[in-house]
Amino acid sequence: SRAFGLVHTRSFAEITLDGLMKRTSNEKLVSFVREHAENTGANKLFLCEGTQSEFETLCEMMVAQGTLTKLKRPGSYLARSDPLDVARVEDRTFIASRTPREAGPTNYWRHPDELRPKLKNLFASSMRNRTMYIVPFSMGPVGSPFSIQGIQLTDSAYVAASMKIMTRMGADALNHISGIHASNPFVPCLHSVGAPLRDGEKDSSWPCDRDGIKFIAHFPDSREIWSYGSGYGGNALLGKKCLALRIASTIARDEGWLAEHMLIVGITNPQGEKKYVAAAFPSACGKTNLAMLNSKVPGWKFETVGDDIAWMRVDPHDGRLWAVNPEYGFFGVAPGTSEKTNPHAIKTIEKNTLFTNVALTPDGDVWWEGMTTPAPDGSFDWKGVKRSANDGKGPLAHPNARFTVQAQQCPVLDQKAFASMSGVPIDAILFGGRRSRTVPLVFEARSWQHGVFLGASMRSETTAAAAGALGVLRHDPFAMLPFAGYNMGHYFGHWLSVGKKMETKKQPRIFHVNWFRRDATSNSFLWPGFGDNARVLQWVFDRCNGKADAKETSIGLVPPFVSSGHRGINVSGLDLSLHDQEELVKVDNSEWVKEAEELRHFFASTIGSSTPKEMLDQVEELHGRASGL
Ligand code: GTP
Ligand code: SPV
Ligand code: MN
Repeated sequence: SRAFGLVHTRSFAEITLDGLMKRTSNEKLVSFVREHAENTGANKLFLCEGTQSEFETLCEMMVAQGTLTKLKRPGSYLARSDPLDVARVEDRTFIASRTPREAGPTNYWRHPDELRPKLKNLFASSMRNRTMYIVPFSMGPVGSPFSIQGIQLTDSAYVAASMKIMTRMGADALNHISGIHASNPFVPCLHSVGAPLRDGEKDSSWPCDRDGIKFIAHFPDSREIWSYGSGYGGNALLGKKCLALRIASTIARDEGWLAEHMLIVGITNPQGEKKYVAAAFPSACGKTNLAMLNSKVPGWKFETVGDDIAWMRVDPHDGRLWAVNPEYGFFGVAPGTSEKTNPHAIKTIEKNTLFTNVALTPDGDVWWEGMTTPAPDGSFDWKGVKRSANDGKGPLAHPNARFTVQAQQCPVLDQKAFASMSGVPIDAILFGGRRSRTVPLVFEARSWQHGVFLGASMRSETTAAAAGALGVLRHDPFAMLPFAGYNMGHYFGHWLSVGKKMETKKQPRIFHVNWFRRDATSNSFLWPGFGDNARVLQWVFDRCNGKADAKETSIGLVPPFVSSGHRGINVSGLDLSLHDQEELVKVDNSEWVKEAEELRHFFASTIGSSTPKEMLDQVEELHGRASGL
C-alpha cells in the first residue's frame, strides 16, 4: 500500500491507516477507506472531526489555494465554480439496480456489474497528489433510530467544509458508527472531483474532471454512492440528494415510510393553535422561501423546520404521519433572495455562510439579481469578470448561485422541532410547481387517493437547478423526478400504501398550489407570492379545522376570495383586482381536458405498466368531469 506514513508535515487531523484502525473498530469502515485510498492514490488521509477550528483550517487552506475568497461578512466566503460545473447533471445520474424495471422508466439505469468496474477505473489514481477527506456524517440527529449515517470519502476540501454545514458531521457521527459503545451500519459514499495532479502541478481553483466526465451513481441494493467528476451541490454533497433522497427512498419503500423532496413549516394561528405542513415543489420552485415565510397576515406565525428534505413515517402509537428534516443546514438559491422577498433568509446568511457563484462587490460583499439595491459599479460576476451594472452581458450571479449555511442561524427556526428525534405531526401536504397557465393558486384534493394523483400529475417549468434548457414544462411527479431511487410507478403505489396505514381522519389533507400563474396579456405573475403566500396557508390551515369554505370543481376544491371573514382566501390589504382574483382561481375545463389527456399519455407511455390502477382511474375521472360527462 502507499506510503501514508511518510508524510513529513503533518497537520493536526491528518491520519494514517494505522491511526484510523486505532480510532475505529468498524472493519467495514477501515476496509472501505483502505480500498479507495489505494485505488485513488490519495497521498494523505484527513479524518474530519467536525470541529469549528477544523472548518476554519479548511477554509484558510482554500483561501490560500484560490478556491475561496474571504468576504466582508464575518466567517463568510465566496467560491467560484468551474463554468461547466454549476448544477446537478440529471443525465449523468444513474440508478444501478439489478434490473432496469427496478430503476424505472424515469431514471437513467446501468447494470451494477457494468458500472462498478467502469467507475473503479475512473477512480483509479483520481486523487493523485490530493488529500482524501474522511467525512463521517449523520442524516438526522445522531442516535435517533430514524437517522442514517454515512461516510463520504472526498478529495474536495469545499465538499468537506460544506458537509460540516449541511449535515451532522464529525466525531459524534463517527463514534455512533464505530465508537467504543456502538457499531452501526453506514452508507459508503465515494466522491472524487476527478482531477489528479502531476508531481509539482499547480492546482486550479475549482478542480473537476478536465473532459467533463461526470457520474453520479447509486447502488440501491448495496446502498452505496459513487460520484465522480463534479464538485457542485447535489452532485457532490452526497448526504443530500444521493443519500437522503435516492438511497433513502428505496430504504423507505422497503420499510414503509417516505423520503421526500419537501420543506416542513410550522404554523401558529392567532388563537395559538399549531400545525405542521410539508410541501413538495421542484428544484428552485419556492421551498426555502415558503419554509422561511414572513407572514403578511397579522397574527399568524411561521417557523422553519426544513427547506428541502422530509422523512415521514406513520407513528404506530397515534396513527399520524410524522416528519423529520434530516439535514443540518440550507443549500439555498441566492438569486431572488432579498429583504422584501425573504428577510429571514437574509438574516440567516449575515455571517458564517459559504456563497457559491454569486457576484462580488468592490468592498468584498455578495450580490445577486433580485437584491433590492443595484450592483455597485465595479462588481465582479460569478466568473470573476469585472462588470458594470446593466451592461447587457447577462446576470452577474449564476441563476443557480447558492448559499450554504447552518439552520441554527435561521431566526425563525423551530428549534424544538428541528432537534426532535421523532419529528412533527403533519396536518397538510402541498404539491406545487411553476405553471404559467391552467393551474389555479390553490385547490384541495377530495381524498388521499386523489391527493396522490395530484402528486403524480405534477408538472413544472424547468429551472437552473439542473443543467439543461430553462422554462420547459415537464412532468415532475412529487417533485421527485430527479430524486426517486426506484421505479416511479411503484413509488406512486407506495404513497397509496402509506395512506392506507392511516385512518381517513388522521391522513394529512392534500393540496396543490401554484404561485406562478401568469396573466395572459401582460405575462406577469398574477399572485404577489412570498409573504402573501401566508394567505393561502391560512386557508389550508382553516380547511384542516373545517373552518374554511371551498367550491367543488372538476379538479378539486377551490377557495373563494374574501376581503373580510375567515372562510375564503383573505385578500384584505392586498392590491389585487377582481379580474386577477378570478384569473387566479379559474378552472378552465377545456384546458383541463387537455391536461388530463397529457397525463393519460404520460401514465401510458412513460410510466407504463407500473402505473397503479388507482392513478389510471383518477385520470379518467378528471377527464370525465372536465369534459362534463
Ligand atoms: P431547491 O433548493 O432547488 O430545491 O429550491 P427551492 O424549492 O427551495 O426554491 P427557492 O425557495 O430557493 O426559490 C427559487 C426561486 O423561486 C427564487 O429565485 C425565489 O425568489 C423564487 N420564488 C420563491 N417563492 C416564490 C413566490 O412565491 N413567487 C415568485 N414569483 N417567486 C418565488
Ligand atoms: C435541488 O436542485 O433541488 C437542490 C440543490 O436542492 S442541489 O443540492 O444541487 O440538488
Ligand atoms: Mn432541492
